[in-house]
Amino acid sequence: MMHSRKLILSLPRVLPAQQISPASVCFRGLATRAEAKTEKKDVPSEERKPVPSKSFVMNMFCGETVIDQLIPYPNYLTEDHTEVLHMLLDPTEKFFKDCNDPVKNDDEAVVAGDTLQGLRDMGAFGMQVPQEYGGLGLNNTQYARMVEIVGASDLGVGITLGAHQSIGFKGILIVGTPEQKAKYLPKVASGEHMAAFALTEPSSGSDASSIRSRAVPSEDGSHFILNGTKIWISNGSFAEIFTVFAKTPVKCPKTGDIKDKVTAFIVERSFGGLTHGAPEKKMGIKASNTAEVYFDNVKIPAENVLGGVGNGFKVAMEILNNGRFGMAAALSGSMRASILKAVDFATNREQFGSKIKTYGTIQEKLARMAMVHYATESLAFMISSNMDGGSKDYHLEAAISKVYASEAAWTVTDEAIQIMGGMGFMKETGLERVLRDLRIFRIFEGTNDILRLFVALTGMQYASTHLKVVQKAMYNPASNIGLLIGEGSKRAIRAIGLSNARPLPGVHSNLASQAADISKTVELFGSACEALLIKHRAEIIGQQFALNRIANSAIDIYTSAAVISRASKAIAAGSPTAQHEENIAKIFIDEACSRTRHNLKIVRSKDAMKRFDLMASISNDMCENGGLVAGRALGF
Ligand code: MYA
Repeated sequence: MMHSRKLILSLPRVLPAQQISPASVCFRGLATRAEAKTEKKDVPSEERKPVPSKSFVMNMFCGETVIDQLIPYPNYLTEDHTEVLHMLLDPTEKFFKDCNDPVKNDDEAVVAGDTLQGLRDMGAFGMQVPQEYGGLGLNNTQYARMVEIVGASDLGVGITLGAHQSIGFKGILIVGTPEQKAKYLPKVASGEHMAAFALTEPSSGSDASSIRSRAVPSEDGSHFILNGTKIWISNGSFAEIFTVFAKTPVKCPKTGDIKDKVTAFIVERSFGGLTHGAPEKKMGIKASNTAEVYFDNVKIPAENVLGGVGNGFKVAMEILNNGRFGMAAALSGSMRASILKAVDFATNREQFGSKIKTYGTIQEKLARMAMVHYATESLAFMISSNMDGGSKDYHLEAAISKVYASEAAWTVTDEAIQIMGGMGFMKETGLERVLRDLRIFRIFEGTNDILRLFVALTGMQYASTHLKVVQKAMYNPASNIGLLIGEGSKRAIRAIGLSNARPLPGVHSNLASQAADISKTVELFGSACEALLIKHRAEIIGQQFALNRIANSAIDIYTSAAVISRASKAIAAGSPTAQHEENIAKIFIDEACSRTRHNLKIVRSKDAMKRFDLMASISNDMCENGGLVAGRALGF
């Protein structure tokens, strides 16, 4: 993979013994970028203190359970918010049921004009745009609930809407100047102008900062001239407003050196010089438009820089972070719709003299579908609520929700097809389209592979700063006695095989054993991360076999935590579905914690590491051989 080359090559191979540099234990590492970082912040990386985070996931990497954003299950909806939502839900559901035809959209590879107009009339193009700019002014949770409906009905329409507002003009919404907001938001909110997000290029996919599109400032600084090519741009054929990322020369204020940095721009098609290719032919989400977009000496006014010259990479990441929970919400809707079909079939289909719902095989499938759906929905709304509550510490959680939801939705739809057998395979059932549509969700908006590494390395970086603080305290023990005693006793207790972990507070007593299990697993996870950091130091960045297990553990623990929080709330409130939710939580958490223990054993196991080396060797042989290496089984 492109990134692995960069990740491995980009780090110093050797650090002085026991030095765990926070700046190097992370994704980046090209010497130039490390320098830029130090210049920017004017503080040597090793002197930087860990910035405290309220993120449950981030703190998990230090073996700590921080529950501020976890328990009780967050909800910032006021009565007004709920009332607005009630006004919107029924008409939106009715619209998608009666007025949109997903089969026709898919067959014709375009969203029908009637659907687009209906969506405009409903205000669906500006769901989160403040009302003063003509939008519906929904908060993240209201938006999540609305996109669930879209996801349940037609993912092709979902991408058209999502590429427009989840990423297309989101930058204007979150970092735009008042002038940019006033100029652009009204037209995109009404759907008069469609928006698109233009980051990916032929030679820059996962490695987003390697883009080659370039925008050069004019002598008088009044505008930039943009040249470059973007590929796979959703809404690329018809968008009028583009958020475009390009390299621009930036002068370092300290050294005066000029370096290329990414800058984000708002580009109008009407500026001239912007053209697009033919719509791409795709496996799924066919109704959505995907095209190449070309910029040929496009003249962009300087006031269309978005988020500041040289800040474009951060702007891109913030936009993507900010929209990811929406994908989890939409896919929760898709899963709900697939499950409905599977349950209906299982309840009515008779084979071998009984309804198939009575067979253990089908029961296990349905139960698992319900469990992963419950987990996905719990993640989506936990993150949207925390964002509504003002959290800024949600980017690892959002990445996990995207990874988890895209894999869960695939599994659920695949199993729904399996339950329905031949019927599930038929086009008329509608599940093959959903399965085709779902495939891309594991690839775009950050592949799941890249997001796993992002979660693992960002968490490890946070843990390394924590470790670094402990190391520094060693140099001046007298003034750090509290810290050292705390850390020392934790390690001493762990060293004799005991646990410091206290069960997650605030969990209903019916789930006490699961609460204890999650806490213990967090502790194990923290010490596994610490051991990896001490063993590999900066080289951790190249340990992708281990990092993937760390990421999977983080995903299992965080989903378990979201599930226990939601189920606890249901039990405490005496919800009519409390027993059902408790059952889901018990199985889900028991299995997730057991998977995590297994994964953490693997990252510490020498035998497993040897197997990873063998896998690397098999893969290298294949690549050198241009395919499979072994001959045919019977030699011909
Ligand atoms: S759009 C294309 C999507 N493309 C990607 O997602 C690209 C994936 N690549 C990356 O994300 C980055 O390149 C990675 C970093 C992660 C690999 N949040 O040196 P670095 C900071 C905050 O590690 P790199 C599409 O698919 C980092 O801390 N900050 O970076 C549309 C550091 O900061 P500092 C972050 O090694 C599809 C600095 O950046 C993040 O180059 C259509 C440099 O970091 C982050 N995430 O690689 C979808 N990452 O220097 C339609 C890094 O201060 C929508 N940093 O320490 C559908 C919606 C659903 C439906 C809705 C219905 C309505």
